[in-house]
Amino acid sequence: MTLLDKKRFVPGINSFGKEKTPPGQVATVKFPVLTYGATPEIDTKDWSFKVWGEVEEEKQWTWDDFMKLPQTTIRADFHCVTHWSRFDDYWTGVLFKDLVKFIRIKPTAKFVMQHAYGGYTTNNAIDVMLNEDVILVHTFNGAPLPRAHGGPMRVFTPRRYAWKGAKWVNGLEFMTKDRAGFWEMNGYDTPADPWKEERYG
Ligand SMILES: Nc1nc2c(c(=O)[nH]1)N[C@H]1C(S)=C(S)[C@@H](COP(=O)(O)O)O[C@H]1N2
Ligand SMILES: [Mo]
Repeated sequence: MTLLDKKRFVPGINSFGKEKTPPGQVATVKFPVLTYGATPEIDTKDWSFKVWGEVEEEKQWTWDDFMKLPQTTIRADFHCVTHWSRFDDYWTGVLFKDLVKFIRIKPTAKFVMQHAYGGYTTNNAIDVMLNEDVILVHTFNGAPLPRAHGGPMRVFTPRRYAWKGAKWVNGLEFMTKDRAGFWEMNGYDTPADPWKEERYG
């Protein structure tokens, strides 16, 4: 990853053909931190990542193992439900669609719960997770993801409001039936599509 695009507010259409700015959103160059509760401090040597639930076998990765998975950099926009959006940042890590090639998911798996250090959870349909740009991120604009923003590893779902990606992620639970995550239990929407303004459920 080289060129960092200093020109933000790029007008027009995003990478999946939608108007870049969803309704009710305002562009910012700031990157506010939105965390409920304390910020966990996880060293990469202690970090581990698990998958369980509707899988043929549970699996666990260390940091070093995870870094050996296929790595991708995407350029994408970040939309917070509190009405701000950041445009054209570079996010590097492992795409969910690549990660699942290393997991034997049962056909009964229809939903995915993200789990994080500190206890945060958020739920998505597996089809949403399989969007080509859903990514487990460790590097932001070419530098290690800051701890306040979820370092060493977070999930980013560019086609959904930002609460749909767990900071400090440490596992994915594959589920037959949907279950509400942290904000979803507290009145936030489940699909959470910013272009449909699905803010509160
Ligand atoms: N573990 C964890 N992940 C989280 C949250 C949180 O409180 N804890 N907040 C969510 C919300 S509501 C938003 S808007 C984004 C904010 O990401 P940022 O702090 O990097 O802007 O992270 C999401 N992921
Ligand atoms: Mo949020």
